[in-house]
Amino acid sequence: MELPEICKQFCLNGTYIGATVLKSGNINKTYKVDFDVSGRTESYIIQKINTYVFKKPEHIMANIEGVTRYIAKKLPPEKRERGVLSFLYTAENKNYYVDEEGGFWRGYGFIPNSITYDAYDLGLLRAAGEAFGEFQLLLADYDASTLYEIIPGFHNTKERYRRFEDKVKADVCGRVAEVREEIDFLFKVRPLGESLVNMLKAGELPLRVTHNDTKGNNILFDIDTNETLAVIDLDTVMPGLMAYDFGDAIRFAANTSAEDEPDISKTSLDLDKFEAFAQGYVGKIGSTSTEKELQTLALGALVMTIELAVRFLDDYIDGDKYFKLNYPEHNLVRTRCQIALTKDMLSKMDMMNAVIEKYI
Ligand code: ADP
Ligand code: GN1
Ligand code: MG
Repeated sequence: MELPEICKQFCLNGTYIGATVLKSGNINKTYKVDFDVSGRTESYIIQKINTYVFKKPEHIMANIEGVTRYIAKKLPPEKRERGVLSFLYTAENKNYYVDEEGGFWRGYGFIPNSITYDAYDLGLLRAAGEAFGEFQLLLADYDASTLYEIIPGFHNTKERYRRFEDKVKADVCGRVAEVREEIDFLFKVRPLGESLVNMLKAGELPLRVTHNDTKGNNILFDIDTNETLAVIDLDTVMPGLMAYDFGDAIRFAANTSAEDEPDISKTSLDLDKFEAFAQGYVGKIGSTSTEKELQTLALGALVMTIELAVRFLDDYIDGDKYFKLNYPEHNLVRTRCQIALTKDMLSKMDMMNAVIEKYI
């Protein structure tokens, strides 16, 4: 179904002007659509959910509906319009629409005057740390038992390694021989990669309601002032560890290169960026965290980077079914970049831990 037809299902006022594709996400297909309403332009986000990744999209919608209402209630009135995602509804009052081919669509109000960043400076990082910390605080007393587990075992690295082993054995595309070195490295660091899950299983770390996808481009900033507005991309909000949210944000935003940089000599962990994010994040939630949780934040950055290397390589070996690609070798390039970052983090763990100590 064409985009203007999809928009009609969400009962939008005015005349359809046009749409642009927003490319920053690796999973869903996202459009910004513009409508002329009596000479004014109103914008919306329309997304086609990736149903290979999200097998039960209705569950995501229920989760996000609950979480966004809960956050909206807690925000001061002046922050409500731009501080949280708001859904579009169909005539049947549903927050999604399934087209005749089974395509699953949803819409949000476009948060006005907002921007997302793929590269961060220190000021933005500190602010992002505070925003993700604040997000966790807002949901600290949310009833986790009402949340569907959207992707079972999403950050369960033991499960991820087990599935990765199967994929390597199956070698369905005949790509394993070419990536032996990467596979060997990832199995060498398996105990580290699985460490957080082991601690969780041993009862050493508490589960919280976490975002689980704290990539830099999942925060909206004010386009003029760079004030943080809203944490978005709530598809994976479910119970998780604090170290997952801290770690994934660092993995993405404290890398000196993009997460898919082909020239890995440009890839490393920027300790100043690590510190800026840690200052914002720990400053916000340090007092509500256990000592052990804080001690695992730097480890979280390492674990999330290993996890992503495993996930990108798993997808490459499996024939690129999960992540969107810009070119055929994209998943392999992403893997090599995450491995390079892992190696650099390994050499800086003491310094990373010392930074966290400073803010506890
Ligand atoms: P994905 O799951 O594919 O990452 P996102 O939900 O993160 O998709 O959306 C992709 C991009 O679209 C975001 O990085 C952001 O730039 C933009 N975006 C999404 N929702 C909104 C919104 N409500 N207002 C403004 N921009 C948005
Ligand atoms: C995906 O949707 P997006 O682009 O924000 C992925 C994350 C990865 C990230 C790597 C549901 O995030 O887990 O860390 O790509 N989301 C899902 O870029 O798998
Ligand atoms: Mg996103």
